[in-house]
Amino acid sequence: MAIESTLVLCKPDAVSRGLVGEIVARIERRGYVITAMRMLQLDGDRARKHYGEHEGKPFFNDLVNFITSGPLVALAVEGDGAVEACRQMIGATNPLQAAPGSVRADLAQSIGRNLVHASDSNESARRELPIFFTDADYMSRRHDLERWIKG
Ligand code: 3AN
Repeated sequence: MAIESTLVLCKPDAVSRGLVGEIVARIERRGYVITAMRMLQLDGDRARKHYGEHEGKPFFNDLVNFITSGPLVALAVEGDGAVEACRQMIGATNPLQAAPGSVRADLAQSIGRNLVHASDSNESARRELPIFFTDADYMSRRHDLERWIKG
């Protein structure tokens, strides 16, 4: 595996339900490092850009309305195989099909209110991270990462 960076969003339902700390804690406990983090409310343009691949689908408008409905917390997460690990930690899109122990299985019930987003590939991460962060937002955590990799 290679060191990767990925985008994780604690969506507005995670913020309003007070579950941001729980989600961040799971990522940190697994040994992945947070290299950028900010709370913001997305406007429609940025939301449509982020979810561009879903444009035209029946749930697209609901998705954009929901993701813009309140503040979210965006995280850049770095580590060995971070893309796959974060997908594993959040679980399948439908919480009822998500693996036990994942965020969605443990904490969510509905596909439209599934608490978290994580980039589904390195290509998606490279497209999505700049929607939320500029280069200046990233803090180097190379030291923490090396310590974690060495064990
Ligand atoms: P994931 O977030 O697991 O990568 P995507 O990228 O397929 O899932 O979908 C993005 C978001 O769109 C989901 N997190 C979910 O909130 C919403 N969504 C996906 N499929 C549906 C659906 N069939 N009905 C309602 N909302 C959906």
